Amino acid sequence: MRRLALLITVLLIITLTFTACGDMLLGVGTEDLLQAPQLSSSQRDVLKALTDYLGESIQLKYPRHGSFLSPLLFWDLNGDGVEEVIVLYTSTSLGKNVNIALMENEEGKWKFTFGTEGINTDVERVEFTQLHRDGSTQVIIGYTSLNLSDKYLEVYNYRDSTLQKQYEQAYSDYGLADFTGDGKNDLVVVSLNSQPGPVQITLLSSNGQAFEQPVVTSLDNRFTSCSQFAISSYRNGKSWIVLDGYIGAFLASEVLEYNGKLFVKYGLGTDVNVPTLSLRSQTDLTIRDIDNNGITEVPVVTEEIESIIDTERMYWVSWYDYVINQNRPTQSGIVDTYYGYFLRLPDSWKGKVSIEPTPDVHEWLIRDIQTGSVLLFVRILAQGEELTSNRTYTQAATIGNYRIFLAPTEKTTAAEKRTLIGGITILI
Ligand SMILES: [Ca+2]
Ligand SMILES: [Ca+2]
Repeated sequence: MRRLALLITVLLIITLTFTACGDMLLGVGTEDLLQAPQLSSSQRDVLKALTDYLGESIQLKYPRHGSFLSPLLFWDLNGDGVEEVIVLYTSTSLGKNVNIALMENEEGKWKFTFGTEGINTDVERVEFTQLHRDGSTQVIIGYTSLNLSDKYLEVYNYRDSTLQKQYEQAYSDYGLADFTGDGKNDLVVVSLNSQPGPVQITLLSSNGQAFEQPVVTSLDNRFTSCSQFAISSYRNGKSWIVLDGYIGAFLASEVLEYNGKLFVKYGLGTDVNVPTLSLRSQTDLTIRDIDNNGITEVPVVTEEIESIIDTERMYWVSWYDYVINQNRPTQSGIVDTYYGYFLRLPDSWKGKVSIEPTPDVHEWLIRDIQTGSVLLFVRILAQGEELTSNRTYTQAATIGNYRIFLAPTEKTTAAEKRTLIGGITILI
């Protein structure tokens, strides 16, 4: 009966959170929502041990983002091969803030060994990592409010069946990578956007057992906020930061490299200024790993395609990772901001093709400027709209209610056809 009550509680919480905040959909994912009520037997055992210890029922708190989306976090914190569990929850007697309970398994029985109160009502994200070289494990819990407006992280160190707070900071985003090259992760924190003054990037690294004094880097003071943040790591172990932020109403990117002491802007001392080069009005055009190789690219809008009748709709765009390929974009092509997609064009077409409308309002084409030959027709239709054409169109992408069809002509090579058909990235 108690188990049933627990299951119903879990279900109710999921339903409540689900309806209270649409964002939860992104955080939990359909699979978790479907699976959550069917707790595994070890999850049920942990929950029963916790509620028995507390003497009251609890409401589980699901992390809203990140790779750990369960309120029961199984992890071997002390490295003995047996998982411990951190439970994120609230209860009537404990008030509104999230509480964390550390549960350890002793001879097959779950035991409450440590509990503490978090500093807000919800959990934004949880990470497990090793920041020190002594083999200890750290848990980073980012607390937030229901609407995700305030974010504050705490780094807990597991020791002797407790979680000790080692560091805390307000953040808009954070990430982990080994910048200093000692084989352990460093923590990089982006300051809260509401903080006065320039956007700041804090690097927290360890001397082995304890944290060094955090190293703070201020962004170009034109940035008023950070809206996207990514860490790229190359196979030689080098990591760098790529971010988007607002400069007035425009979006711009920045690339920061670690120089052995602190983060410096990519291109410092040269005429390459990434925020200036990437300044753009197209706010759907954010940094992204355009070719899915784990390294984030910055979009650079070259110019508007003025031959298309709708103004401020289509642009020539090149995506650069800067650090690996300094002068050569990873991909180049066309962004259609009306429908929200990027169409990669073969590299050999760069600067040699023009875009033209056709008499059909749903269609446009690409022409080789030198020979005058048409290379590609692009047609966009709503779902259910019939494709009536004597050209051989292939459906290359679906964006919401629209489908994008491409018809490369006989003037394109087989390799160019493959690039085109597989070259659409949905941006929205
Ligand atoms: Ca363990
Ligand atoms: Ca990439």
